[in-house]
Amino acid sequence: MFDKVLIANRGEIALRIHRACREMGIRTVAVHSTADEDAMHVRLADEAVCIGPPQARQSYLNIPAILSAATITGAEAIHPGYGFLSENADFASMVEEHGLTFIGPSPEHIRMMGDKITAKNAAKAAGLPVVPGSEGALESLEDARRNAEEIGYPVLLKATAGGGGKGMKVARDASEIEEAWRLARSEAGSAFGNADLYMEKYLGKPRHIEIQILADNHGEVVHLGERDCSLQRRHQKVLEEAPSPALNSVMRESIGSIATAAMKKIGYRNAGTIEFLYEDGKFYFIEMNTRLQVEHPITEMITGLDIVREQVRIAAGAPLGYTQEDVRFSGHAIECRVNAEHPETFVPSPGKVGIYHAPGGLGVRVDSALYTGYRVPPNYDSMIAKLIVHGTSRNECLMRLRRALGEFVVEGMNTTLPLHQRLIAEPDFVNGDYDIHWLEHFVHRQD
Ligand code: MV4
Repeated sequence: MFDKVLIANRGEIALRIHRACREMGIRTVAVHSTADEDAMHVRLADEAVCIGPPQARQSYLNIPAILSAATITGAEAIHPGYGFLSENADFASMVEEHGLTFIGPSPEHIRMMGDKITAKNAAKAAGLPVVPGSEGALESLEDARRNAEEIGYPVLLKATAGGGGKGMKVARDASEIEEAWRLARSEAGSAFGNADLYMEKYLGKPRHIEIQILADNHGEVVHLGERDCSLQRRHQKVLEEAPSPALNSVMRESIGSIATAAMKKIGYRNAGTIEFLYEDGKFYFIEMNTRLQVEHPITEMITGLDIVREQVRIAAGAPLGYTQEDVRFSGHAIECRVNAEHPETFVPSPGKVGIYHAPGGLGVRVDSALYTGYRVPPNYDSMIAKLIVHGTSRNECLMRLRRALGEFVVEGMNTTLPLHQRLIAEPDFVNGDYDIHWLEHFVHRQD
């Protein structure tokens, strides 16, 4: 096992990784920007190294500074968390070239899944169901037209280098294809420096369901069930739940074993998440995330597994030590992402934390790096806390979530806590009756 791990991240996830390491007897090195000198992860880590000014490009994305920090502190491994360098294949390979261990998948798997066409081809070859669409990248507008006729409208143009919904345009019929092609290409070009597009049949009312995978270096792969992440606004998840209200145990085991077999086939290692769209009882692979995800705690709550601990053990070469039959699912979990934003306009609201009181009690978990007097810097993502609640049933989980939200106090800034209060009172949500578009309609409704 490692003696010392460097955490190449900030905020709640840096703290989350520190906690797993501390419990494993591993010393931690925090890295931080000048804006994060007073951050919780810096205070708790065994050592801390300042790696640059506030702008992420010069600190949390500064590869030479992070590698130097690892070298001078004698860290043996680097955990990248989510965002920042977590899905940068070049960073993962530089970590390995420096004789350190990257706590995550191989650079080759990160690269494979980073390109959405390569990812889809690999997924299809490994037996995952995919959305009907073009064979690879489209050559021209004429090629797009031909493909759309063959697939059947409505179709969706997607960026090969994409993610986050950028460079994505729907064409409802032949009259819309030229405009969609032009807009998607220019958006993809400016967002990713790569204007290449591919095409898929557009699914109108799907749910977003993702499967958590763990794979060790000895060929063992397990799935930890699914998370329903359909409640999003502008491609930002707002609330996630596990299990999905839309699946039964037969469907769960079916897609879970297909996902597990696919990961064995491609030789995937460490933690990963396979994203599907789910519509009319069918799953369609869309993307794979080769990192620890923000919403991993809901899976931890229903399986009792510590996913960060598993990532560290796998990276150190340890076998999982259990098989799929040993993974037991228990109860229901929901995560609410609390952002420092106005709950109706979503305008960011960084500032100094006044009174801070986190809810507690049975089945309540708060992952946050906040404390009274902390100044939330304006330079980074606005998520300040995750409230994660577990119950033996979905109904118990909802009752407990309502109770916990009522206890949560964050003064000094606007937060999205009132949005969550409103959301969990909504009959459609209570009934589990929602798709990927439901939340956008809900937030724009004035009642
Ligand atoms: C789709 C889709 C409908 N049909 N693909 C959005 C981001 C990217 N990860 C994939 N996305 C979508 N792909 C087909 N063939 C609809 C979306 C989509 C979406 C997906 C998941 C969660 C929220 C979403 C919101 C809008 C569109």
